[in-house]
Amino acid sequence: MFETRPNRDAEVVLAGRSNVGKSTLMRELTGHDFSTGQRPGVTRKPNHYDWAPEDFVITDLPGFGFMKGVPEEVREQIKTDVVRYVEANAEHILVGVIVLDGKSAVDIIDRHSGPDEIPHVVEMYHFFREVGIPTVIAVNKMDKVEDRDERLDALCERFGLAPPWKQWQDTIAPITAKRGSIDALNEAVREHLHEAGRDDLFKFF
Ligand SMILES: Nc1nc2c(ncn2[C@@H]2O[C@H](COP(=O)(O)OP(=O)(O)O)[C@@H](O)[C@H]2O)c(=O)[nH]1
Ligand SMILES: [Mg+2]
Repeated sequence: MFETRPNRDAEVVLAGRSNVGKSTLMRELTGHDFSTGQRPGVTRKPNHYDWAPEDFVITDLPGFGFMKGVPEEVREQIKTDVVRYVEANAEHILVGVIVLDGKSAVDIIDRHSGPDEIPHVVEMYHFFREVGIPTVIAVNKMDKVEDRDERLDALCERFGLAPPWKQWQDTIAPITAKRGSIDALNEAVREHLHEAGRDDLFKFF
């Protein structure tokens, strides 16, 4: 899963379970459609979209977590590969974007939380932070969420961020990728790029 990475100095990665809208978001960001003929779990390699002149690449990592018809070992392998990829490229990754389905994320997280169980997506968020990558949680499919503020506050709590969510606008970004409403994500990513001294990459977000 490493051999396809273009050799670029700066990178932004998207990670998340399958079906949360990563490919849709990727299309909004790049103008390129990666989704053709791809069923969840079939894509086990990252999708890269890169710009040589700017030495920049956006990477859509394979979806992890439950996928219909994909065996447990394969899912574990995908998760391990994603972790290895992020570790190996951490020094290039300026921002990590964890994409969630705003409608179902709280329920899924709660279902997988227990005395010795951390939900994959929460684990992934903490892992990104541990390796020093500024991370944005893109809460997608907000068009399907009615109790917006309550839902976003609940999500904050699940990630260990004290509500209200509005004080975490560089971390929590509610979006509707399908309709191209991704301003909150662009703003959050820009803030991290700015902190990294990379205002030159603002044109991509
Ligand atoms: N309602 C709604 N559906 C979305 C949104 N973004 C993506 N989807 C749908 O969610 C499904 C999965 O999207 P996809 O981009 O393939 O997810 P991926 O598996 O994470 O790459 C598709 O049917 C999309 O049309 C959104 O903002 N709102
Ligand atoms: Mg996809």
